[in-house]
Amino acid sequence: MADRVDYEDWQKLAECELKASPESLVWRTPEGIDVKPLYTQADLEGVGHLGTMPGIKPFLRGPRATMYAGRPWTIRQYAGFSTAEESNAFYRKALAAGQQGVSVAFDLATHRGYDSDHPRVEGDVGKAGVAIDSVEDMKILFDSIPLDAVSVSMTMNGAVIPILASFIVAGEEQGVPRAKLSGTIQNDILKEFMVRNTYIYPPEPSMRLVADIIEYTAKEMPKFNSISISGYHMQEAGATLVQELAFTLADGREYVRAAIAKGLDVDAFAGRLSFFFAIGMNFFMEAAKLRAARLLWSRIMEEFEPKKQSSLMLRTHCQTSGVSLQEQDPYNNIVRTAYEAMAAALGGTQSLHTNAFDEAIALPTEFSARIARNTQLILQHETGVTKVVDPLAGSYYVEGLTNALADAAWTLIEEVEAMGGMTKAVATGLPKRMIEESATRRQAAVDRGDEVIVGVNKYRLDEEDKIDILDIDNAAVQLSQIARIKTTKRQRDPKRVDAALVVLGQTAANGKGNILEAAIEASRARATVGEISDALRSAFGTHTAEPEVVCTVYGKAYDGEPEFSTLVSRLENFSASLGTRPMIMVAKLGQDGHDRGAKVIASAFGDIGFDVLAGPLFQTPDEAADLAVAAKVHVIGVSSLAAGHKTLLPQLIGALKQKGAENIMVICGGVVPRQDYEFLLDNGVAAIFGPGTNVLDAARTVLDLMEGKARN
Ligand code: 2CP
Repeated sequence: MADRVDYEDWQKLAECELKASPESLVWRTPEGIDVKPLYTQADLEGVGHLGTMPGIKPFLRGPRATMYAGRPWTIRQYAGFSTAEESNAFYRKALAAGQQGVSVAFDLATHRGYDSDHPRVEGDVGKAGVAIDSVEDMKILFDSIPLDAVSVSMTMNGAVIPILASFIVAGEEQGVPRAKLSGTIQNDILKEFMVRNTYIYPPEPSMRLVADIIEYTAKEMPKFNSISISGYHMQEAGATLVQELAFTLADGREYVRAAIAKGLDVDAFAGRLSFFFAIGMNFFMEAAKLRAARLLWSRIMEEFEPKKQSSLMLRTHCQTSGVSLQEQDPYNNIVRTAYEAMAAALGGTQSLHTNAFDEAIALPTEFSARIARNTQLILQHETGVTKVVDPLAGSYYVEGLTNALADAAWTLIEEVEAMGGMTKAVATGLPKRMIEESATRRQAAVDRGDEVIVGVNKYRLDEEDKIDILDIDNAAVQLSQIARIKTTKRQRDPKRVDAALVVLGQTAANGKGNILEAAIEASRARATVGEISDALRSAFGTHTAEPEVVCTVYGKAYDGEPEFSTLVSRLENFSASLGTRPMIMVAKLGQDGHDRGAKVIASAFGDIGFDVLAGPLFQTPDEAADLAVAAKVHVIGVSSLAAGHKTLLPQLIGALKQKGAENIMVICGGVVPRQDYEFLLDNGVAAIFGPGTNVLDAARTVLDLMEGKARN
């Protein structure tokens, strides 16, 4: 037997090695959790969850008794682009190559309930996902994919009703009754109001849509997961892991209440609620997060007194972190994704998407998609991680972290509860603000180099390799979609369509009946996604968010540092010569609602001393130009994350010219491939800031350009 050694003995030795107290090695994570250099049995004193078993409540060690030893997680890669034909071909190849489930990415026009022929969506059709206008597209999307054998996840929230309706009808027409359809619909609207922004209707009727879907699927589709309660987008938007955990579970609690308020028995639907988390680079913390999530969800669900054990069970999909991917030295992203995938597996996910290494730049190519898929196949077949259930159990560190995360998240969940639940908390804007503050703090930590990102703020290459990217001919996709909409409309019975849309509108307006059920009939009659969405718009109205900008968080991180103060005083001098502070409008164009980058830029530029106008989401180029002219801005900074830049930026510059405002400088940031820089610069964009740009560098460049312009 080994000699017993006390913690104090280690402490003395550590002090000797360090010439300082080991306390100095404590790492305070963004969550505010202090991670010590050593964990021992003493750290587990009083931890209540030790000794639980997988497959048995509270399910901390996993929802199934045998977990991956019995059946590994589902390899479910999120994909979709261009037309239904192209996406269908992509899915079929992926399934043949080892992928196990389908996960559909819809384009932003579809997300926001617009048909491809709508004037607001010119830059978005087929770009960041597949364009679906009616059940005709949906049938092509799943052609030769047996919907009774392959489970399908659909990431859809705004236009959730027409999309789920047309999926059900596509199944019917493929010969698969809805009771046999297996899969998941995201259907998580609360986080859309917080971070993802593909909402259409105001919060209250949106919550009714969620509840109607839960009701319908509980009765008619026993194999279908009615919702995917998602924290993923919160982490992507900058949330800490505690915020992601707490707000997601609090959202879940709200959905359960909404379904119960519809008169459903908790056991009738709880087993088909599912979750979705991001897995970032803090390896052990991410694995611990999934364990803590299961523990807390069962605690929340106990309140509703279910009779079935499965009603307490949290089952989740995970996706490796998009924001951890970098444009610089992009093959590093393969390594990042592999570590993240390992953390997801050790945390016990049920289904996983691994990002392709080029996703910080463009849509995945066939090559990058293959590596991403193989990352999981190698993990499942070669590493042995699937052989043992919850292999991190008993680790002093991981159990301690699981406990610390659960405690911190529970405190935040209780705060939300004290506000009256998540719908009310969302209405106050508090969770969104908290997430945006975390995002700004993190950006400052990266810009300052406090947080190292290899190839970005340390070990940067002198010259970057060129990589191939996938480019979608957006105009061609739109033309073919428009042609199919015309054919569909020619072939349908207009009376049947009108009648179905009237019933749908009435069901929505009078608060009775099930909206999904009414939409299925409209979809059968070949009403389009846009028409069904419009019927609901007429009944419910639409939601518009007021953009807010976080102040002082970025500047505070640079308190007293010359790099920052020099820039601030340069800007003050320039403002004096201009007679006013330079004003930048941070603009989002088209249906691209990913606004983390825009918000962080707005915060940082504001702290540096620019006047900042945060433009509303979903503007057309013409509307953005009007606003910029009216507000007399000097610069428009367009943040583009959904690949619409080659269409929308030239349109914006054209609109400014037309309004005699070509003196307004246009710059662009976001996911813009290097291959497109020349095109944008030739079209009048003054500067482009790709992913990984240091915000102070960007502000300095903008100031240089403005000073240069003022001199000429
Ligand atoms: C599982 N099973 C087992 C075992 N493990 N049976 C015996 N022994 C075991 N060890 C059974 C399950 O009970 C289930 O059957 C079946 O096998 C499938 O397992 P599952 O765990 O339910 O896996 P799944 O069908 O893949 O479902 C996983 C989820 C589901 C998480 C529950 O909701 C899902 O697939 N979500 C994916 C969401 C997604 O892809 N989202 C994309 C986000 P039964 O069903 O009969 O019980 S895109 C993100 C982008 C960024 C965006 O949103 O913008």
